[in-house]
Amino acid sequence: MPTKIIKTDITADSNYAFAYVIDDLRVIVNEGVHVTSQYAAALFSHQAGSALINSGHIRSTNGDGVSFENPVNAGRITNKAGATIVGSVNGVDTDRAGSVITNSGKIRGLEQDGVLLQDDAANIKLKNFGEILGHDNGIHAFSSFNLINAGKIKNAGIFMPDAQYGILIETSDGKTSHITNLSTGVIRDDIVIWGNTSLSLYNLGEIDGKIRCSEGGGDTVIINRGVIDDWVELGPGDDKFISPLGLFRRVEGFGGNDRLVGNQFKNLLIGGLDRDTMKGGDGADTFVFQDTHDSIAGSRDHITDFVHAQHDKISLFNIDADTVAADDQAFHFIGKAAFGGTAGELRVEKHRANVIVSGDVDGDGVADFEIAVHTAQLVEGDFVL
Ligand SMILES: [Ca+2]
Ligand SMILES: [Ca+2]
Ligand SMILES: [Ca+2]
Ligand SMILES: [Ca+2]
Repeated sequence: MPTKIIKTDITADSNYAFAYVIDDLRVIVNEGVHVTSQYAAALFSHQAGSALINSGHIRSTNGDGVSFENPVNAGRITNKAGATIVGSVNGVDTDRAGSVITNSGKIRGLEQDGVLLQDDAANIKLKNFGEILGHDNGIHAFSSFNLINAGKIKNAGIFMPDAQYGILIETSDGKTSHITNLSTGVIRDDIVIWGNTSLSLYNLGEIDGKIRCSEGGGDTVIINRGVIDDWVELGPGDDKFISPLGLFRRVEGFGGNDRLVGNQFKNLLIGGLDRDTMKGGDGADTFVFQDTHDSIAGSRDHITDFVHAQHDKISLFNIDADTVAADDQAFHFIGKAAFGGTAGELRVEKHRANVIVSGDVDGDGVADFEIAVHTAQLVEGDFVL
């Protein structure tokens, strides 16, 4: 395969360091030297199977570090340990569907993103063992991708009015992006989804920020065995969040029939709208209901493992128990007694293996919400009223 091997420094002040199209050039190997140019320091042959193997230092002074263009043919970028790709705008910018980017060195985008995947860059495989650093986003994707991360993916971490995240997925392709964050993997700042797309995330490492899919339309699946050091907000889809090990601060399902599973630690689980199933595991868990519409007759949420002795709680604190009176009132627990037609009454009733919790917020004697709780009995102290 036609290969260009670079063995001496290249400085091209007003042009590209590599020819834009060399029809027979497929592979560029930078053997450890400095390549500096004003625009993208490496633009590729449009031939199928083109590749850049970088062991040196590629830097653009007025553009992207490596711009990997032409969506027709997949290619390969390998940035070896100790090597750097630095762009004054983005580190790596590609629209080559099906390409493979393997980074063991450093990729940096000084003004915008570490790695920018344009909207034709479907099914990109990204393997990161090094560091990807963007000013705005570590990775910014306009199409779905498959990421395995054992290194660091970060943004500049400076507060800006515009969106800045560890990973921003901003696509409407309806497909699923897959992220596997291995035990050495660190993603700093939020993972955010916008648009009609889904996320499948397996976390063994550290995510130092929120996971926010609340503006995305797809079904999210998150398995967490590592650390998520902030809130998890799932989207309008039917989502699954399972954390058999590891830490997370709280998880909120939003709309859709969600399944939320905690672990041996103290967990905060919020199903949101529609028919959700929540399991806290051991530890003092809190199941939060924010609105009477979160769990209604005929479409009740299920709490499958409420244990009084573990100090589990059902929090109704955010629901106004009396919509007749002004301001926000707390519920009045009436045990197994029937509703008496007074707004704010909260009652419990055993039904097979469950206790059905119901509340009347408008005083018409009819339940305005119902929750099914798998437990022998519930007492007033089990609620945050
Ligand atoms: Ca949901
Ligand atoms: Ca829900
Ligand atoms: Ca728990
Ligand atoms: Ca619900």
